[in-house]
Amino acid sequence: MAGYGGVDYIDFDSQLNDEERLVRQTARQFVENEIIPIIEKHNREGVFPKHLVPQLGELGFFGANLHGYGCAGMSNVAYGLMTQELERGDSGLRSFVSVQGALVMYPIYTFGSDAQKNKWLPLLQQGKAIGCFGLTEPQFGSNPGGMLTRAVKQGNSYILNGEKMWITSGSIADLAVVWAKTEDDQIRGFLVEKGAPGFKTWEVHGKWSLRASVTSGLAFVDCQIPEENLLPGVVGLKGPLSCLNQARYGIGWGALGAAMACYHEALEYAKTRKQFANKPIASHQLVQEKLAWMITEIVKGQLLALHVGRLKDNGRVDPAHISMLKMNNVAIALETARKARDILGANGIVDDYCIMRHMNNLESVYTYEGTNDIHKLVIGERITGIAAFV
Ligand code: TGC
Ligand code: FAD
Repeated sequence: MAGYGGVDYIDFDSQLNDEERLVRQTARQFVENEIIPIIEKHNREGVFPKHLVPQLGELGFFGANLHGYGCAGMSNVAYGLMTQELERGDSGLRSFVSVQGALVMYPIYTFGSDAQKNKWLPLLQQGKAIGCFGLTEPQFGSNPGGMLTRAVKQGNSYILNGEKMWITSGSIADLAVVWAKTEDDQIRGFLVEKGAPGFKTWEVHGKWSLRASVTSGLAFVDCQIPEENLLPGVVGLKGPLSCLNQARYGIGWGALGAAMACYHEALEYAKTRKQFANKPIASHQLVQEKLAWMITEIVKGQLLALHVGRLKDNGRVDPAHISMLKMNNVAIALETARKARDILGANGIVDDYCIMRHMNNLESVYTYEGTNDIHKLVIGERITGIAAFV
């Protein structure tokens, strides 16, 4: 199998500056050296490669598009190229980085007090602390506004009761950003530290997707946290949703990385696998049609990601743009993985090849951070002015 040198059909690279290419190269090298050699074993055993967390911190990948507190302060396009390369390795790795930066550091950075920022951002940036984001509940996924988790003020503390489900990194986290309703029925963010009284976590087992990522439940039973752990800077559902904008943006690029991995593997395989008259299967029109579909969709996805990234860098991005990016790029990545699996025939189902792992991972990516259909509804609301969620 030929080595991986990226996927670039239309001289996409000519649209990138030196910083962006350098970040991408650094992430690509990290994935080649540290992820590709171990990921199938971790996936098979269902173990997150936690030993890589300090290195990810040293490389500046956590909160990479934030400024100060040791953060790399890279552009959103460079950040996107980084998530693309990480997800070429594995969606679980990119998930970890997305949660740490976009869903834990970003809310502290944007809505936190100075004390919260000074305490947590440097630790999270270096990977010395791991974070998770608790929004989803067993009964409230697409509709987080219905959440049941409550936070009641008692003296100098808040008392939390409720449950969060499907939380990435939950049971290995030192800090959970938890969204709960206060007595006035408003959604607020709270920093819940590992070991807080009444706070328990457990790991979800039996996953066929994101096996190299930790997914957990969080339970709060009269969980007491100090009042200074309330995020002071935001009230309402727009708080968690604005964090999701950051994470969904990274996923829009990340999914392209998984698609590129599958396309690359299918292309190389098709050129060497011979059937009928000793001809490579790549010589058949039906196989070429699949490869042509994949590369076309990848290119369209790259252009969309780049444009949304430039809008974000210029402060002109709208959440509905990000919904289109997440919706489209995850869907084409999943379809690319399915077509690539087909091209590999029986070989496509074993973990000597990366395709089925990516395909299974992408099923989660299709659902989390707003399902594909929820993003269609966001776009539908944007163009018609009519919300069709209810
Ligand atoms: P709605 O009435 O539309 O909005 C409530 C308030 O929020 C504002 N808003 C946003 N603000 C910032 N960014 C956005 N994207 C926003 N969308 C809405 C809105 O303006 C309003 O503000 P205000 O000031 O008027 O109060 O809310 P709704 O209840 O009708 O819900 C809308 C909907 C369905 C789009 C939203 O609930 C949604 O996005 N649902 C999907 C839930 C979701 O994505 N969950 C993700 C959980 S985290 C996760 O999956 C992590 S996986 C991590 C990994 O491993 O990578
Ligand atoms: P549901 O909301 O029950 O949706 C089920 C189906 O109904 C979907 O097809 C959906 O599109 C459809 N549907 C729902 N409402 C409508 C509607 N109004 N109109 C049309 N169709 C509709 N959450 C966190 O908070 N933090 C995390 O770190 C996190 N990590 C995750 C990691 C993994 C591996 C997974 C799988 C999930 C994670 N999630 C996390 C949860 C994720 O965000 C939710 O799974 C997602 O928001 C969907 O919610 P749900 O699973 O309850 O599905």
